[in-house]
Amino acid sequence: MKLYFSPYTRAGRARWMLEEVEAKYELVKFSFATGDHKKPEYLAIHPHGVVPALEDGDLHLFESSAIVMHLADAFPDKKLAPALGSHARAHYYKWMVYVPATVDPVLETLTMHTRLLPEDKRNPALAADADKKLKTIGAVLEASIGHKKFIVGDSFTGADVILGSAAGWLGFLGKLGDYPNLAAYHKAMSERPAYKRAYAD
Ligand SMILES: N[C@@H](CCC(=O)N[C@@H](CS)C(=O)NCC(=O)O)C(=O)O
Repeated sequence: MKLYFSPYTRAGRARWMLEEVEAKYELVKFSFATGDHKKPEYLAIHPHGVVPALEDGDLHLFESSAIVMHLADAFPDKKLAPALGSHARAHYYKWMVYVPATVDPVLETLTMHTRLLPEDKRNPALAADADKKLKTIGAVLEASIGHKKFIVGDSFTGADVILGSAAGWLGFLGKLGDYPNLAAYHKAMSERPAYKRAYAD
């Protein structure tokens, strides 16, 4: 397998899952400053020129949640997806979609407009709106994880990769202190050997 990757991005989710399933993979690392991720060679793999993208034989796949779900299915012995048709499986789908569809855009807006963009390009109104939306999202996540070890069922699944990485992003934004349950969950996730390998460099 080949993972198109850049550090401190959502490609970390795919790499963490590759480590969880103990897949053999090659890492193709982009440094965004070079612009290589917008060149035709990579646009043929990911039409938006963003990471992650995964090559698994003749399968080319993008979207971090899709990659995590595919890897869970490709390594069934690792039991990283709940049984098909179970309520746990339905909740697993929910988190796989809720994070990229509802959480990530808010975290992305906050990241861009409080940290990454040059100060004269930041829009305080957009940041304030994202901060407001984050209050609801944070409350949902905090109540959903509660004192549980895993977000779905009683064992680790791909949904923990997706939620755990979103919790890490909240930490990067300095927001995890507002959510003690989520902070404890993220700390436990970050102690997993696969997480440590994925985020080592
Ligand atoms: N929904 C996509 C988001 C992918 C995405 O936007 N990746 C960002 C990094 S987190 C990226 O590659 N940005 C580079 C760019 O926009 O040029 C996923 O979850 O895979």
